[in-house]
Amino acid sequence: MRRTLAPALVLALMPFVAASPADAGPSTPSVVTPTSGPVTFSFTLPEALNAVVLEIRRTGTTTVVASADLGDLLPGAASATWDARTATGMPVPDGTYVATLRAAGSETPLADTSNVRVNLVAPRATVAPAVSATSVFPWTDGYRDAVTITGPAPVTETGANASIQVLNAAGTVVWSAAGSSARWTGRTSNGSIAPAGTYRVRSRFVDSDGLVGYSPTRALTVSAKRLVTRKMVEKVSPRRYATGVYTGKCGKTFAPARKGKAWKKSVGIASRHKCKGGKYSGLVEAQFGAWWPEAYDVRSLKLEVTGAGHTKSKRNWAIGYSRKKNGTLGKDRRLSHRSGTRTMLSLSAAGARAYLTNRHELYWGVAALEGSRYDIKAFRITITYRTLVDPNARGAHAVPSSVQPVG
Ligand SMILES: [Ca+2]
Repeated sequence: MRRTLAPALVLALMPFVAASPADAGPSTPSVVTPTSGPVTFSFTLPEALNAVVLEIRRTGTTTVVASADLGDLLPGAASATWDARTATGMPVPDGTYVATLRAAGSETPLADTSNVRVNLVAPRATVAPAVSATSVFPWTDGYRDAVTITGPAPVTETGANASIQVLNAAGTVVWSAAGSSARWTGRTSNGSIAPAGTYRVRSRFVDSDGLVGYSPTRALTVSAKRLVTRKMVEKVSPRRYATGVYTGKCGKTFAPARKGKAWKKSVGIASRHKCKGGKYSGLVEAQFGAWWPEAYDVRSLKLEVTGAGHTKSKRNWAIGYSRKKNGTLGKDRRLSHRSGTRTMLSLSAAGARAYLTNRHELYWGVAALEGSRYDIKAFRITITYRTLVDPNARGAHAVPSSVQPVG
């Protein structure tokens, strides 16, 4: 039954089909962008047609987003333009569109044009790139020499080419790098260190049609400061830096030490031989303390004493020791009876960091045991440390403040 019915149905529909379909040429340009201008649909009519309409739909949908009455057309080439806007003048959403040529009163299309892609919206991101630090210190000294910038993904399309840009306060791009993330060493594109100040970073996106969009920007500071190593050498008076003295039953202190004029500001301690008494009765001990201004990073610390023991005594047990407020820092050191300078404490970078970070003070002492004597002329504290210095700032090369007595 179907075999016989099918031809009859085709014949019945024939009167509604246009006499001849039209030929559609290429749509140019094939992509409508903000700078491309409108698209031109071209077609060729085999015969004169009345009241021709051009209807534009998004590919795969039935809703007409725009249409144009082309009127009566003669045979031959004809064309119509579309500015990628709706009937009310609004830009259509990005996507692929097709125009259909139709004679008035006919439900059957004369021709579909080739697809035209509309790309009016540039790629962009709604969030600024993330930065690993809010400041970069470009001077190559190991201190925050670079910052990592991680850009967001574009929200409007995927596959857009991303790059990272750094802009100065005037909005000029001073550095850029391909890719969605980058490591910036605080230098401009020509390799020179960017002047200190506030910069902004952003992601830049370029889609396949060359449309350019950006992410919001994030502030990033470039600092001119450099990490420099400084050395502080301070002569410390034993009388001025004394914090206390312990004198056992057989001990004695002398201020100044019993060594003449050159030892005017010195302190002497002595303990008698063959002391009869309890524990510590043969001990005398002078205690000292100093603090120094907070420095960025102590690299080494040295404490020295200049003095002399009792040259006639073979029982010279004068010792120097050093400690923090709550714990021993170095070992007790036997002080020679010979006149001279001895090291009481010497800390390397690791040792100084371990013990002195956030504690910019030192306590120490000199003790004489039974039968010994020691005259302290002076102490010397040498600290090397690293600190951030702005070479352009006033007083950048000034000598740091000196150490001070504790209390
Ligand atoms: Ca640095």
